[in-house]
Formats: sequence, C-alpha cells, structure tokens
Amino acid sequence: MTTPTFIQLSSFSDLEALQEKEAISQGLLQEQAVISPKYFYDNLGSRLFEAITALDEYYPTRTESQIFEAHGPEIFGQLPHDRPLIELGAGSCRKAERLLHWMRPSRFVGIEIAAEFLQEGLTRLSERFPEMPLVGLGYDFSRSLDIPLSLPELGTGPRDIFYPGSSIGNFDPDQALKLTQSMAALSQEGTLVIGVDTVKEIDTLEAAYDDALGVTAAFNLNVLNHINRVLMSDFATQDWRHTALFNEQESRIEMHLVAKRKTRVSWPGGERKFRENESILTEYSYKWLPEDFTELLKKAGFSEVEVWTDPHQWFAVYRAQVRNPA
Ligand code: AVI
Repeated sequence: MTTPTFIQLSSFSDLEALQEKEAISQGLLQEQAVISPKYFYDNLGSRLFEAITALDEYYPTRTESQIFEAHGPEIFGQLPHDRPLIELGAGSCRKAERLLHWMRPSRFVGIEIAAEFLQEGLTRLSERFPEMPLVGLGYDFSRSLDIPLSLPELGTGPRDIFYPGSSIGNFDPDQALKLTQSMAALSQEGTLVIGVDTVKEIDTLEAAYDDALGVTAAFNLNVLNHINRVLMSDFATQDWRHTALFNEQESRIEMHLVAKRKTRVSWPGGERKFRENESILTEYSYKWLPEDFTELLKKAGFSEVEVWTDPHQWFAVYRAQVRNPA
C-alpha cells in the first residue's frame, strides 16, 4: 500500500498570521460586517458540512451523485489513464473514492484548506486504491487563486481537474472567472469536470440552506468559534441566529448571522458594537443557469463544453477541455 504524501502549502509566517487577523478585523468593522466562508472549515465545521450533505433538504450533493451514477462512465470514462487527477477542495475525498474506479489516473492529488480532514480522507483512499500514488496539498486557494504550477507533485503534462460540489458558487462571478482561468492554466491542455448548482424555485433553495434540524445553523454559528480562536475575540454564539435568503437579482443564497440582541464583540486591538438585528454576512452561494456557466468556461479558455444534468435540472456537471492554439 502506498503512503500518501502530504504537503502543507499555507503554513503561516508570523507576518501572514498578523495579516490574517487584520483582514478578519477589517471585515468585522465594515458597515456590513463580513466573515469569509473559509472560516467555516475548521475540524468541527468540516464535519458539520459533511452532515449537511446528508440532509434531505440539501439536494446539491445527492443530485450531483445521481448525475455521476447515471453518467459517470460517459463523463469520466474517456479521460486518459496516464494523467494526474487534481481535485480542488477535496474535503474527505468521499467523491473521489466513489469515482476513481472510472478514471484510473496516474496519481490523485487532493487540494484542501482543512488539512487534517484531507489527511484522513487520503488514508482511507490508500486502503481502497493501494496502488495509486496519492498526494495531499494543504492549500487555501481563497488567499491566492494562483495554484503553484511547478510543484513536482502535480506531475508534468496535461492534468485533469475535478471541482465538484458547486464550491465555485462560493465565489462571485469575477472571482469564478479568475479561478476557472487558473484551472485552465493548471490543466495544461487537460480536462475539467466541474459540478455547479442551478437556479431553481426559491423554497427549494432556501430550505437547502436553512434545514429543519438546524445543522446549517450550527455550521454557520460555528464560524464564530473559529474566529474566536484565530482573532481571540469574544463572540457568544447564543447572541446570534442563522438566516439564509435567496437574492433573485444576484442569483445567490446569502447567509448571515443576525444579532439577537444589542451586543458588543471585542478582540485585541478592536471592537464592534452590533445593534439588534444587525448582521454579519458569512457566505454567498451563487446559482448558475447552464448557458451562463458555459459562457464563463469559454471566457476562461475552455472549449468543447458538455453538460449533464438530472431530470429536475437541479444540478449540472460540466466537462470542458483546454486546447491551446497549435
Ligand atoms: C461548499 N459549498 C458549495 C456549500 C454551498 O452550498 O454553497 C457550502 C454550504 N453552505 C451552507 N450549506 C452548504
């Protein structure tokens, strides 16, 4: 059995740690306070996200899996077996675990901000695919969308890229374009397979982000515990409640934490007073019409875009190629 290689790319210098605190503090001091959704994914948050994906209301993961079940051989079967497969935001590698038998890449490279979670996933993968070289990169691509291309662990020549789960939806359209451009560069004339949530009825969308059991509420509130650890702030989770509303104009779910009462939050070097019902924006989750996302992929340098969807058209999987002019 091969032992997974693990590389942490984002181990912070003291300066970077200070810059991170400064960025969080600036976000909290904006008129509309914001916390980056990357802070959802501490160890507990990653587990809460896994629980979300098992909820009846959270249709994206289930629907994407149905698309892979129905069309997996068609989507992945033609990918050449001599190329590395890079999964962005690999999480606990559960999706890769189900799909790798169709792809058989020369190596699997998982990139994920929650390093501990990724390491656990790679260990499981190594039991299931003992012959396959496995590489984990602990890397936060929300800090820089430029993925380091020259790392020997990424292999040379064309690479196939897998970005499932509609994580692209957590970037605004400009950032999504930049990120897909970086993917085109990273793939070096390989193939991208990407899962993207679609626009649908508001009730279905809002239920997916505000489930009856309160798992998404816990996921959202847990961001405050993570911020308390990073910033040494004193958020009290019981002073906040979760909301998730669909903004039709912008085609995105907006998640906020709303102050239940007047409250004051302090941290070394700063403080913010919140009025009752004042909120902190924690996440956007954009929903894309297939024609608009196809257009974005073409703008980013991809061609031959093909789309697979489910009978309700609740989710879409795109496969696209990078072909540089000869
Ligand atoms: C990771 N990402 C695609 C999820 C989403 O649907 O935007 C994060 C999430 N937030 C609330 N529920 C799930």
